[in-house]
Amino acid sequence: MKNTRREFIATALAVAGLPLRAIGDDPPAPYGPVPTKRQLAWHELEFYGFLHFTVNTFTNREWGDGDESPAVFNPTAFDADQIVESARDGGMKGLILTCKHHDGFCLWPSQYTAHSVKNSPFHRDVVKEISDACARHSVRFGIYLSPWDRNHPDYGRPEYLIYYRNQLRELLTGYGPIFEIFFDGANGGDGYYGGAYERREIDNRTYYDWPNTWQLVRELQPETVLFSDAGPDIRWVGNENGIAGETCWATSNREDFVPGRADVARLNHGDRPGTHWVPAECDVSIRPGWFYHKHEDEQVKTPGQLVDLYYSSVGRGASFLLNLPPDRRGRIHDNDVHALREFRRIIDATFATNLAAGARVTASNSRGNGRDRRFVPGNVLDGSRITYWATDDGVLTPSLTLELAREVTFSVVRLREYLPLGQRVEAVALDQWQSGQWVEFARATSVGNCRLIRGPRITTTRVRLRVTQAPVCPAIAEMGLFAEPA
Ligand code: FUL
Repeated sequence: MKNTRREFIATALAVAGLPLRAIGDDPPAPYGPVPTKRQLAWHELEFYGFLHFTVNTFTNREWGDGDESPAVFNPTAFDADQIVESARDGGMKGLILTCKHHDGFCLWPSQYTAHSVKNSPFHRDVVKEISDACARHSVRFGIYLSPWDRNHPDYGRPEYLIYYRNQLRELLTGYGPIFEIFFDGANGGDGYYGGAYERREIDNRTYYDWPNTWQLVRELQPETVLFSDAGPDIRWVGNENGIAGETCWATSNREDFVPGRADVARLNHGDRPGTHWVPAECDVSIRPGWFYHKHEDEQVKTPGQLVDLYYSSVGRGASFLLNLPPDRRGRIHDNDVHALREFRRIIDATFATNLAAGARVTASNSRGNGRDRRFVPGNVLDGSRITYWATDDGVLTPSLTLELAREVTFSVVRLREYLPLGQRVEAVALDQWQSGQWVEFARATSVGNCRLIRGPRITTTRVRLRVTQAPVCPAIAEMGLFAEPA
């Protein structure tokens, strides 16, 4: 009875993102920076979408100049449900809408500018329609509000920050819960042209006064995660190809970074051990451009390419932010819908069955000699992210063996660390049992939220995980075996 209660409390604390030490037991001490509660919730999303939609959709451009007439924005068959259902059917857990891109045109009737949908022939509030459709279909809603604004006359002056924050306030108070805000670092370099083609220079390091903008969001919506080159919650991965570093730490020396001044190599890999938990987000478009262009209809990424991107983002501990640009009708084009749906079918077929289920799990060491059920090897099978296997302090290179219930054929191994205790493992190796002995078949580095090790099909009765490098004892939440459809 007592034990059950302890486990219940431990689970509740873990869900709340609190260290289990609070109940006076002996879990491993956290190592390095650890995620906040809002970051832990974000880690579970893994895959979500971007919607790039503005005047550019109608002018056939990627970056508007800011002097476009609102009259050009006129979708002929706008359908928020079709957009959101396409995303949801593709497995996206959230959608981030470009409420305002660099051209300054607002997809909602902001009271602070005339440059919006309210002066377009369309008139409707796109932000409202998309956020309502997200709520209807249980998809989280997020926003992109470009700091760089080529339309606003005050851009480059301190007054612009008041405008920018007023707009943020409108979006954060009028459209329900916002799961993420994407703060884009782009501003065309240190010198650039506004809508009237006059030169307006800013210094990225000082102009935006980001800490106070972030603080505004914290006050209005404390659960929102904030993305930029410098976090504070989520960092850019350093490219727009959807590819995290083969080694990708969830940690970074955040204070070294400023939004808009990206050290792309460091962003791609993170910093170890790092001063803060700032995991990477991999943004990439399903088409060559971020906005819809008819001439790219035949250049939609194939399902196979999307699957590869899943492995190079989610499979390296980052998240996968895939852009689906609505077309001039205001709908997701059939080609994009089909590619996304087939991608989803492959991912679902792969991960629906964990072939390790029912295995007998043993370890070279388990914390407290296996007396504490919270740390036993078998915990890696439940995939819950709230129980885990840990070893005694000082046991840095243990192994874990799965004796499978029967011979299985797999091609993907999924590992997860128990994130509330920080990113602990630095390298692992995997062995299969072959002709009466262990044979190594893969090596990997960072694990974090998720490491997918994808290789040729292996048929065996036993698989062994070896932690080969770690500064502290590991805390592994999951080890799963899966097979990609043939
Ligand atoms: C970049 C922007 O300049 C692109 O237009 C796009 O919005 C991409 C997601 O971020 O910095």
